[in-house]
Amino acid sequence: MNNNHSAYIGIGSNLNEPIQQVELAFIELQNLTNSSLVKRSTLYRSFPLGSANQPNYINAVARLSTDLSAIELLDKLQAIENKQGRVRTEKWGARTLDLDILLYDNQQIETARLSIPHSGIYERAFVLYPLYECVPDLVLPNGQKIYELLKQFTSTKS
Ligand code: ROI
Repeated sequence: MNNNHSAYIGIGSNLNEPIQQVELAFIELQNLTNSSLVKRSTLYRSFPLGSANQPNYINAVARLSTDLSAIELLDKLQAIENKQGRVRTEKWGARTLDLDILLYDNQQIETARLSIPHSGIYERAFVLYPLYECVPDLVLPNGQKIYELLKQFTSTKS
Protein backbone atom coordinates (compact mmCIF):
# COMPACT_ATOMS: atom_id res chain seq x y z
CA MET A 1 0.00 0.00 0.00
CA ASN A 2 1.52 3.30 -1.03
CA ASN A 3 -1.49 5.68 -1.05
CA ASN A 4 -0.34 7.30 -4.25
CA HIS A 5 -3.52 9.16 -5.20
CA SER A 6 -4.66 12.44 -3.73
CA ALA A 7 -8.40 13.02 -3.33
CA TYR A 8 -10.44 15.87 -1.84
CA ILE A 9 -13.84 15.06 -0.38
CA GLY A 10 -16.62 17.61 0.15
CA ILE A 11 -18.71 16.86 3.23
CA GLY A 12 -22.18 18.29 3.92
CA SER A 13 -25.04 17.65 6.35
CA ASN A 14 -28.19 19.48 7.41
CA LEU A 15 -30.20 16.82 9.27
CA ASN A 16 -29.98 14.87 12.55
CA GLU A 17 -27.25 16.81 14.36
CA PRO A 18 -25.19 17.96 11.36
CA ILE A 19 -22.00 18.69 13.34
CA GLN A 20 -21.99 15.15 14.71
CA GLN A 21 -22.74 13.73 11.25
CA VAL A 22 -19.71 15.53 9.83
CA GLU A 23 -17.44 14.53 12.75
CA LEU A 24 -18.58 10.92 12.33
CA ALA A 25 -17.81 11.14 8.62
CA PHE A 26 -14.24 12.26 9.44
CA ILE A 27 -13.84 9.19 11.68
CA GLU A 28 -15.11 6.96 8.87
CA LEU A 29 -12.68 8.60 6.44
CA GLN A 30 -9.85 8.08 8.94
CA ASN A 31 -10.67 4.35 8.93
CA LEU A 32 -11.10 3.99 5.17
CA THR A 33 -9.29 0.96 3.70
CA ASN A 34 -6.05 1.57 1.81
CA SER A 35 -6.26 5.28 2.54
CA SER A 36 -5.20 7.88 5.02
CA LEU A 37 -6.80 11.14 6.06
CA VAL A 38 -4.00 13.65 5.63
CA LYS A 39 -5.85 16.92 6.23
CA ARG A 40 -9.24 18.17 7.35
CA SER A 41 -10.76 21.62 7.24
CA THR A 42 -12.67 23.22 10.08
CA LEU A 43 -16.47 23.21 9.94
CA TYR A 44 -18.42 25.85 8.02
CA ARG A 45 -22.06 26.78 8.49
CA SER A 46 -23.83 27.69 5.23
CA PHE A 47 -27.25 28.64 3.91
CA PRO A 48 -28.86 25.92 1.78
CA LEU A 49 -28.33 25.98 -1.93
CA GLY A 50 -31.44 24.60 -3.67
CA SER A 51 -34.71 24.44 -1.79
CA ALA A 52 -34.70 27.25 0.81
CA ASN A 53 -37.17 25.29 2.88
CA GLN A 54 -34.52 23.22 4.68
CA PRO A 55 -32.09 23.74 7.60
CA ASN A 56 -28.67 25.36 7.25
CA TYR A 57 -25.75 23.08 6.40
CA ILE A 58 -22.49 22.17 8.04
CA ASN A 59 -19.79 21.79 5.39
CA ALA A 60 -16.16 20.68 5.45
CA VAL A 61 -13.44 19.19 3.24
CA ALA A 62 -11.11 16.23 3.79
CA ARG A 63 -7.89 15.43 1.95
CA LEU A 64 -7.14 11.74 1.48
CA SER A 65 -4.16 9.80 0.23
CA THR A 66 -5.50 6.59 -1.21
CA ASP A 67 -4.84 3.45 -3.22
CA LEU A 68 -8.51 3.29 -4.18
CA SER A 69 -9.52 4.20 -7.73
CA ALA A 70 -12.04 7.04 -8.09
CA ILE A 71 -14.92 4.60 -8.58
CA GLU A 72 -13.82 2.40 -5.65
CA LEU A 73 -13.65 5.54 -3.54
CA LEU A 74 -17.16 6.55 -4.67
CA ASP A 75 -18.51 3.14 -3.62
CA LYS A 76 -16.91 3.51 -0.18
CA LEU A 77 -18.26 7.05 0.25
CA GLN A 78 -21.78 5.96 -0.70
CA ALA A 79 -21.55 3.12 1.84
CA ILE A 80 -20.66 5.70 4.52
CA GLU A 81 -23.58 7.92 3.44
CA ASN A 82 -25.94 4.96 3.67
CA LYS A 83 -24.56 3.91 7.05
CA GLN A 84 -25.33 7.40 8.35
CA GLY A 85 -28.93 7.12 7.25
CA ARG A 86 -28.84 8.90 3.90
CA VAL A 87 -32.14 8.56 2.10
CA ARG A 88 -32.19 9.77 -1.49
CA THR A 89 -35.40 11.67 -2.04
CA GLU A 90 -35.64 15.19 -3.44
CA LYS A 91 -32.70 16.08 -5.72
CA TRP A 92 -31.65 19.31 -4.00
CA GLY A 93 -33.24 18.54 -0.64
CA ALA A 94 -32.05 18.01 2.92
CA ARG A 95 -29.63 15.18 3.72
CA THR A 96 -27.98 13.58 6.76
CA LEU A 97 -24.68 13.19 4.92
CA ASP A 98 -23.33 14.03 1.51
CA LEU A 99 -19.80 12.98 0.51
CA ASP A 100 -18.62 14.26 -2.89
CA ILE A 101 -15.32 13.58 -4.60
CA LEU A 102 -14.24 17.12 -5.46
CA LEU A 103 -10.88 16.24 -6.99
CA TYR A 104 -8.97 13.05 -7.75
CA ASP A 105 -5.33 13.74 -8.59
CA ASN A 106 -5.29 16.03 -11.58
CA GLN A 107 -7.87 13.93 -13.41
CA GLN A 108 -10.95 15.02 -15.32
CA ILE A 109 -13.53 12.22 -15.25
CA GLU A 110 -17.01 12.33 -16.82
CA THR A 111 -18.96 9.10 -16.52
CA ALA A 112 -22.52 8.17 -15.54
CA ARG A 113 -21.53 8.03 -11.85
CA LEU A 114 -18.64 10.46 -11.63
CA SER A 115 -18.08 14.07 -12.54
CA ILE A 116 -14.63 15.19 -11.41
CA PRO A 117 -13.73 17.94 -10.70
CA HIS A 118 -17.09 18.31 -8.98
CA SER A 119 -19.05 21.22 -10.52
CA GLY A 120 -19.46 22.80 -7.07
CA ILE A 121 -15.77 23.69 -7.03
CA TYR A 122 -16.30 26.53 -9.48
CA GLU A 123 -19.04 28.46 -7.72
CA ARG A 124 -19.96 27.16 -4.27
CA ALA A 125 -18.54 29.11 -1.35
CA PHE A 126 -19.25 26.20 1.01
CA VAL A 127 -16.91 24.03 -1.10
CA LEU A 128 -14.25 26.61 -1.97
CA TYR A 129 -13.55 28.02 1.50
CA PRO A 130 -12.87 24.68 3.26
CA LEU A 131 -10.93 23.47 0.20
CA TYR A 132 -8.82 26.63 0.29
CA GLU A 133 -8.19 26.00 3.97
CA CYS A 134 -6.81 22.53 3.11
CA VAL A 135 -4.67 23.67 0.18
CA PRO A 136 -4.31 27.41 -0.44
CA ASP A 137 -2.02 26.95 -3.46
CA LEU A 138 -4.34 24.47 -5.23
CA VAL A 139 -4.45 24.60 -9.03
CA LEU A 140 -7.41 22.85 -10.68
CA PRO A 141 -6.94 20.46 -13.65
CA ASN A 142 -7.98 23.29 -16.01
CA GLY A 143 -5.27 25.57 -14.63
CA GLN A 144 -7.54 27.78 -12.50
CA LYS A 145 -6.12 28.73 -9.11
CA ILE A 146 -8.33 28.32 -6.07
CA TYR A 147 -7.58 31.79 -4.75
CA GLU A 148 -8.69 33.27 -8.09
CA LEU A 149 -12.00 31.36 -7.83
CA LEU A 150 -12.50 32.67 -4.30
CA LYS A 151 -12.38 36.26 -5.52
CA GLN A 152 -15.97 35.94 -6.79
CA PHE A 153 -17.12 36.08 -3.15
CA THR A 154 -15.15 39.14 -2.13
CA SER A 155 -15.52 42.73 -3.13
CA THR A 156 -13.26 45.68 -2.62
CA LYS A 157 -14.05 49.31 -1.98
CA SER A 158 -13.54 51.49 -5.02
N1 ROI B 1 -26.29 23.62 0.38
C1 ROI B 1 -25.29 23.82 1.24
N2 ROI B 1 -25.18 25.00 1.86
N3 ROI B 1 -24.38 22.86 1.54
C2 ROI B 1 -24.42 21.64 0.93
O1 ROI B 1 -23.57 20.77 1.22
C3 ROI B 1 -25.45 21.40 0.00
N4 ROI B 1 -25.54 20.21 -0.65
C4 ROI B 1 -26.48 19.98 -1.57
C5 ROI B 1 -27.52 21.01 -1.93
C6 ROI B 1 -28.89 20.42 -1.68
C7 ROI B 1 -27.35 21.35 -3.40
N5 ROI B 1 -27.39 22.22 -1.15
C8 ROI B 1 -26.39 22.42 -0.25
O2 ROI B 1 -26.48 18.82 -2.19
